[in-house]
Amino acid sequence: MSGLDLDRMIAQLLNCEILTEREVKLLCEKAIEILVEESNVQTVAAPVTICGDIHGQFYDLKELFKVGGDCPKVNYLFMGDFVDRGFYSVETFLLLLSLKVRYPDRIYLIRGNHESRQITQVYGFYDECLRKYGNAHVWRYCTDIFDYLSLSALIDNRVFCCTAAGPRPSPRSTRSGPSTASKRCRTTVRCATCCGRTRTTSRGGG
Ligand SMILES: [Mn+2]
Repeated sequence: MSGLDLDRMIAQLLNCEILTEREVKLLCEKAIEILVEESNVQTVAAPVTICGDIHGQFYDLKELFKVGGDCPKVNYLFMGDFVDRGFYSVETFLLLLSLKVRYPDRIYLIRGNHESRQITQVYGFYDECLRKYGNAHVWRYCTDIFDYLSLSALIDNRVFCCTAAGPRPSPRSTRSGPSTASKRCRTTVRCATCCGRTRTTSRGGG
């Protein structure tokens, strides 16, 4: 797969070791090929385990896989806010993205309000990328990926899922009218991590 050793990359990330800048670039290029084919309302089949904000808390993500089962044995839908606040946004997002590229039909990633160039410059992801790579290239690759993430999911044509605080319209799109995201998600509630919880919900059966 274009020189990408995804299994080795996933194993490395599971050890909380970052990828090289070049590996991140190649991974993101491959991810775009997959994500561009997905819909803003992505169709997902049950059973699937739905997870809330990880926010760079890598070891919570590992615990989540330990409790819920590993991907691809278990299907996952992650409801955004992968980055910011925690110390391991790089490892968290790259692990989830590697799993997405390796098992595209087993894991779905939806965009949260922290998957944004503006928010990540305030809440930690940008600074973390500078600290770990010495430049902003990886931040740029990842924030470019954010633009390709689905905004919502529809499970078995019955359960509609979107983040309560979806990506905000940028100043530019505000001038030209509300974005599609703000039309879909008008309500604004505090994210799970603000309350110190990570939501994990299992949905079984057909
Ligand atoms: Mn959040």
